[in-house]
Amino acid sequence: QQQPEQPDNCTQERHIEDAVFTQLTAGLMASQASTSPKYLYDTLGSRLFAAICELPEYYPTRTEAFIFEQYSQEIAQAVGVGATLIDLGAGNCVKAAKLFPDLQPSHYVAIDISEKFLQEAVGGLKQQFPHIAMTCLGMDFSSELELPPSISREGRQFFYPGSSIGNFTPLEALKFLMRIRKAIGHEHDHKHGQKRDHSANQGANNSNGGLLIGIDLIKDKPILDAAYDDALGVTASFNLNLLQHINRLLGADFDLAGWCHRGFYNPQQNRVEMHLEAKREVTVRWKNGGLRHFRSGERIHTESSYKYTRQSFIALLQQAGFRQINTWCDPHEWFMVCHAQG
Ligand code: AVJ
Repeated sequence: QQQPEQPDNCTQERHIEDAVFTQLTAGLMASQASTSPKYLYDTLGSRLFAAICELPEYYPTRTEAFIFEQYSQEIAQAVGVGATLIDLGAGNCVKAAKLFPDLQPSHYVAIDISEKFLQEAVGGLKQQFPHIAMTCLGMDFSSELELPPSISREGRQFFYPGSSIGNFTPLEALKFLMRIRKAIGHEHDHKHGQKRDHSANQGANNSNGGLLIGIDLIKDKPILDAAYDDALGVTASFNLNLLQHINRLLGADFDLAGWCHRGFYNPQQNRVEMHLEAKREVTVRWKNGGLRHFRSGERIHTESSYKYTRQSFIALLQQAGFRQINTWCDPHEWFMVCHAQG
């Protein structure tokens, strides 16, 4: 009997392209048009985001860095030395690397969509920290968190900085936290097979696993508005660049001159929203006969960035089953770093 054929790389890439096409066009055709924030990050988009992090108005990056620096020893104590540090969305790995001296992980696992980019970043780190084992994993952790068996189940500490969790709705965030907790696993369970009695485990943490996460906090609207609509217009460029990316992905004909950036805090929903707004009536076309008419002033919702209070995020962690939660904030309480035991 014939084995089902393994799809070759090209076939797999086809499927991914088809999925992108389907997802993007469905979003554009919806009565309230929207796109996933992941399409903001083509090569130029990633560079523009790096520039955003340098803006005076964009406080999250530097505030989080301040907290990690200021409380590095307390954080290391909560996390525990010798961990397997699993970096979700590692990018250039700079944030994690700053923690290495205090955290002293035994193994660093960098996860991001583009493995190629990761390998360059991790290559440099290996030289700098020869005692830390390092692994690169190219995967989309938003859909899949199953780690290869070569990654020890003992002492898995997930690292999810930058308030990236803000792109999820609170319900999606809860489900994601539950999946992280599941991926932390319990050494113990694993050894005895999955179907053993879990009652002895309830409430007890014997995994030595946990989560170190950065959360942007609710604050006065003018501060949030400025952070997502800066004077220099870098965030506007970051948002508009999405149309350029979509033009390439869909063979579309968005004219950037016909659109403007909107970025503001919506206090009813505890989220910052980014939109692209049509300056005038416009018809956009893309390949395979796709077409959408936008009225003047009609918007495409391009990103939501949810904000939490210290208490509301602690409650979410508890709902997801985490315990022993430690938090650290800057003096203004604009940003929070949390550690929770799996
Ligand atoms: C990368 C999702 C944390 O929401 O602040 C920055 C992205 N968008 N400016 C954020 C972003 C506009 C950022 N996250």
